[in-house]
Amino acid sequence: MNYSQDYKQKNVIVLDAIVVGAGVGGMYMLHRLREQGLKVRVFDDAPGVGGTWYWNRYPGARCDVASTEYSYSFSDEIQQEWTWSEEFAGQPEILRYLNFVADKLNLRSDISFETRVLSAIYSENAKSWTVETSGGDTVVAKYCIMATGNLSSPHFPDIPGLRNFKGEVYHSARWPEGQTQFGGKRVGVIGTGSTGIQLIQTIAPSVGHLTVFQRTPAYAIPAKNQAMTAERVAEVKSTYAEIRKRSFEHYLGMGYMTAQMGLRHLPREERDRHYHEGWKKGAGAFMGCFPELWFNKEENDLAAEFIRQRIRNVVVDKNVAAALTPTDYHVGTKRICLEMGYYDVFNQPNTELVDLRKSPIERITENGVLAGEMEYPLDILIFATGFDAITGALIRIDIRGRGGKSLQEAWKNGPRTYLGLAAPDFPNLFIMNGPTSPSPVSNFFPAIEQNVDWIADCIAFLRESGRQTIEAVDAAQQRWMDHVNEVAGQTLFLTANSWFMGANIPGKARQIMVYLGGFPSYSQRCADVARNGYHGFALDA
Ligand code: NA7
Repeated sequence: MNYSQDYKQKNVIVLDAIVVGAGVGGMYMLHRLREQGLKVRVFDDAPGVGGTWYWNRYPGARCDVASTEYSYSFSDEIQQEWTWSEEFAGQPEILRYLNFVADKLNLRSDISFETRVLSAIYSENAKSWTVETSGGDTVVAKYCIMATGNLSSPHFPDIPGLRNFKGEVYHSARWPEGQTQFGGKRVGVIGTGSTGIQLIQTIAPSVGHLTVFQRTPAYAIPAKNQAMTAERVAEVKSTYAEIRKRSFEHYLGMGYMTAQMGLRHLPREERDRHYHEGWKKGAGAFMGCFPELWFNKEENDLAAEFIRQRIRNVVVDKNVAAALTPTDYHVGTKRICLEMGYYDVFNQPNTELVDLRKSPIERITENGVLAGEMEYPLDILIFATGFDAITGALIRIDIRGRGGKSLQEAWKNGPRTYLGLAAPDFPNLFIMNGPTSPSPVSNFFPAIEQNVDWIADCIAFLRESGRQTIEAVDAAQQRWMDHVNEVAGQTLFLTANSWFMGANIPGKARQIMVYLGGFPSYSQRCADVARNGYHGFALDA
């Protein structure tokens, strides 16, 4: 049917593809689809590109993956023209980089900013998706790609009394532009994940008094961030081909990590030496022993105890050190945090740690936070409380597939997908790095590029072969979910209250939402599926 003719009369915009989200994934998706000659529009709530990196502009925001690999590999021109200034780039530099890429590829002309996608409804007759936006647009397209991000829907816990607080309130993932004045002020931070740690270590020197409200202590290891020297930049630029190859072949997509598998077969002294040397060199070297630690409790216990001892070595007050020391979950089963002076902050006289396990927050008052019958007076209260991760941004959109079936309803007992990319009853809906992809435990850039390339190639195949739709088949989804669960069952992940498990959001179904079998084996599986005529998908002529 010629639906574009029909829609013209109703003032509807007709395209080939809609992309939701102008972050790292949406930007590259737009580029790939435009290269194929498709009419594409990207929608994003933010005023600029960057997704999570647009919004997460809190003081000290920094990537926990090395810049030379946390970047696009698809264009040699881009990687040669761009120069990273630090091994682990800060948010302003990453956002500048993403804007540089947007300029270079002239992406903005096909992006509608400050425009939220409210709904995406599938028409079985037209075999197309209709999207309604906050800007009042109705857009119809054959393909709808959700590049909504894994860490893009902020979690703002429902603590009674927040409205009464007379001071300033911030959430790390919705930080306003410009400088926040902390000088001499009493600042409270709720949350001690990666974000809380970065924020705390950054603002501690300038605040008057800092109160850290901690529910679960983190395992934080030294980032050992460094400036990139001219020699290092030259070395990186001349070896990018190898760097990228290594990262695509690495279990976590992070080729810079020193491989140190098989630790458990080494004598105890050698394992200790590995941990000591890794600690001195920083994240890349220390974390080389993952994922072995995920799968082996004995090795995990050893690494965890090593980190605990380092915390005790730094933090002078024994009670504070004990409160900061994680004891009830395995290292790496919540995403490991990188620190740059975090534990030293607790030796500063102006810093106070409130252990919420002993003194839970009762409510927020006009003046501050009431926890364990003590009121902590504050001028500024910061929520570093994370995200409704992986599914949050998708579920906020009213997505309805075949027969009006809602994605929200389909996932009410936990998300189910085929390869993290698609779900039955939602034809031509592609979910980028969706639930059960390996992305959240991996380097997002290669994971995103792999997904974008797979989706772009799939759309090219559909068009070339005259297929109207592609749709995941129930049985294939079930097999994939069984595999995801089987692999997770061999690890220690299921025991932790992590965002990988949906456990950080009250009421969210508890389920592993990430594939732990490694990025290369996942990529291989996706490639095999495509090579075998999109095995596990139904193709409609
Ligand atoms: P995380 O890792 O989810 O950390 C959120 C922190 O906030 C964590 O310490 C939580 O404690 C704490 N939290 C959440 N809700 C509450 C309430 N209601 N009361 C007290 N404390 C609370 O998010 P981040 O933003 O730090 O990092 C997300 C990812 O970004 C990270 O994994 C990296 O990949 C980059 P909990 O542990 O749940 O007890």
